[in-house]
This record gives sequence, structure tokens and C-alpha cells, in this order.
Amino acid sequence: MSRYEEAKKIYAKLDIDTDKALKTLQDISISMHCWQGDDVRGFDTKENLSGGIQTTGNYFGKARNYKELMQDIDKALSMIPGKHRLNLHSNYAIFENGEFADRDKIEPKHFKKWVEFAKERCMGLDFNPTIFSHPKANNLTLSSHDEEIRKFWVNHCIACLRISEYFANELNCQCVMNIWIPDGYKDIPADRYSPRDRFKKSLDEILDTNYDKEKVLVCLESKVFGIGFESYTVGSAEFCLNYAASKGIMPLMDNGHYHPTEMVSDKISSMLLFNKNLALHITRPVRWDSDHVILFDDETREICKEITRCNDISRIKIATDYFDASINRIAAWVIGIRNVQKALLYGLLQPNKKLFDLQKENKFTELMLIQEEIKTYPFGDIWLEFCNRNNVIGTEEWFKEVLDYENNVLSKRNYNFKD
Ligand code: RNT
Ligand code: ZN
Repeated sequence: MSRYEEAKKIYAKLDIDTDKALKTLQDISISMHCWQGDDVRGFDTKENLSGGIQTTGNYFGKARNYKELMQDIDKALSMIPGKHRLNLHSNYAIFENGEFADRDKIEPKHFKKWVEFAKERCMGLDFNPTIFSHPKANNLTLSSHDEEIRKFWVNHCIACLRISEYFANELNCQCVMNIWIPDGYKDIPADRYSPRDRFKKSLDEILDTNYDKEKVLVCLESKVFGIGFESYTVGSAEFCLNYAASKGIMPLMDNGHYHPTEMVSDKISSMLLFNKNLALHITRPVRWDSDHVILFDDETREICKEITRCNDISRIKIATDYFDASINRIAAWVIGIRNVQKALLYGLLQPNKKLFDLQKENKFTELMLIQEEIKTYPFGDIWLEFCNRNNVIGTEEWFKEVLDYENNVLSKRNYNFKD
């Protein structure tokens, strides 16, 4: 008997159907963030990364242009089982032959190559306005009291709505467009109200434009603080949740954007009770919103248990969001995304019915016992089977491919210090 067959029997004793779990996992697509490939640089500016987010490390081989980034994404995807989506930021617009458009002027044509890329791979695309790393983002953006700046970013978001619609139409699937602004203050502000009032007005102006609400799912991402914005964040949790609820748009929760003992895994059920859909940025905060590569750790598993307990998993739009420049960037993608999938599989292999009953019957000793025992079930064999069925290497052996790629491709990329 194969290891999978044996493992299947062991899980079956707890009434867990491993084949069903594998089938469900097969249908869950993760929106893979493009920005792990080049440390969130994009192609439209030589400005440093701003907005209170940071990459650290300078591992060699960073993608320098769209061709390299696409090549790297392909390499990463070849080691990730299943069918996924690609999450683009607007600063990944592709300009050629000396052409350039500022953020408020970008158009669908600047993303034509991404659409071709996605079509060839049967992938959906998601999108994000890029409201940082730009001369007009040195201060407040959508919450700015400088009308010209505020309008500039409103127009940028409207341009992004057009591009999101274009993605949805071309690829014939919904596009999630996520708005996140870095706006805030380093030190204690006097007026907390007005910037939030202006942010609200800006969002109203953006959403008042005509767009196809069936095709483009707009969401709003909150945050607790950023580097240099420690004392006040305009787009706080309360602001974003209330705004999203009042407008019927989707809230987005990034698990790096809360106080350290606050857990997104505990928030999901409340959100699902009051929202049709919920968007997630899965990341790993280490002491702060550090955007480390996702591990197969307790909180990732707990988040994924909540996702897989949902009656309709497609209500939850799962995206990854991390950027580590200190290790091989392709491996970072593969490790993080595979870990989300592992955690989802772990969630799908919970004996939920039994656990729910134990909870109802106040049998907390047994509830704890089973939750602990299941941790050492032959989970790895089920994961291997998933990889085998998807023709990707299930063990750490995949890293050999990364090393070959590092030697043959990444090590040949040279930089001058301006890159
Ligand atoms: C920043 C937010 C945001 C960004 C991306 C690049 O704290 O998490 O989602 O990471 O837009
Ligand atoms: Zn995020």
C-alpha cells in the first residue's frame, strides 16, 4: 500500500475524507503577489520604496524588468501546485520605447503584456493602486489637504478601476482591486478627524465613478502603523471596516496590521457574518509588520482552519503579501505560497464535525486532545500526494531547481547601483 493509501486510512478513522480534502484544495486559488520578485520596486520609478514599508537584504538576482519578473514568476509557479492568480501593483505598468505615463494617466494598454501573460497561463489577475514610492506620496495622499495631490491619487485610483475592469473583461473573471494608503503621522497629531474625513471623501469620489461591480471587487486594507507613521494611521481598522460596511465594498485584513496579540484567525468569523466576501493578505509579522515569508506556523494554520470551515470558501479572497530580499526571491515565493496551501490542507483535514460536537458538549479535555493528536497525523503524506497529483516536487528536492536557476539565470543579472 502506498503511503498515501495508508495515511488515508488513518484519517478515515476520524471520518476525514482525504480525497475530498485534496479535491477542495485543488480548487482554491491564491493570488500570488508579484512584488516578492523585485522588492516592491516596480518599473515606473527609481524612487526608493516608501510608505512605511520596508524590504531588507540584498540577495543577488532581483528581477530588473518585466521580462525577468515574468520569467521568475513562471519559475516559482512551476514549483507551486495548483492554479493560481497573479496580484499586480500599478507600478508594474510596462512602458516601452521611451513611453511613460504618470500614475494618474496609466491605461489598460500599459498592462497588455500582463494580460497576455495571464491568458497564456489561464490565470486571473488582481490589482492594486500604488500609493507610495512616488514624489506625490511623500506626505498624505488620498487624505491630503493639498487638493492637487488628493485629486492626483483619486485619479490614480480611477485609472486603476479602468485597468481592473480591463483585466476582468479580458480574462473573463472577477478582479479584486485593493486600496491601501500609507497616510499617517510619526508623532501625535492635533487633528485626527480631518485627514480621515478627506480620505472618506476621496474614496467616495473613486467609488462614484461608473465601474462594473460584478466584475471588479474593490476592497480596502486597514493598518495599525507604519515605519515613520507610528502615532497615527488614517486608514485604521475602524475607519476601513466602517467605510467598507457603509459602501458595501469588501474589507481586507492583512495579518501584519494588528496589535501583536490580536489574531486575524479570530476575526474571520465575525467578518463573514456581516460581509458577503472577505479579502486577506497573508503574511508573517515578526515583532512588527515585517512581511517575512509565510511559514507553516500556528497562526497561518489557524487562519486557514477558519477559511476552510467556511460554507463557501470562494467568499474569501486569499492573497499573499510579503517581501524578503535576504534570501533567494523565487524560493521565498515558493516556500510562502506552499505554506499557505499546506495550512489550507491542514484545515481541510480537521475532523470539524467531531470537534464542533465536543465543543457543544463542553468536552474540552477531548477537544484539546484531538486537536493536539491530529498535529502528528501523517499529514506530510497527504501533502506529497497533492504535489504528485499536480506534477510538482513534493519534498525539499524542489530547491535543486532553484539552485540551477540561480546558477544559470539569476547570477547573470548585473546591477549598477542605480538599478
Ligand atoms: C502595506 C500593505 C500593502 C502592501 C502592498 C505592497 O503594509 O500590507 O498591502 O504590502 O500593497
Ligand atoms: Zn497587505
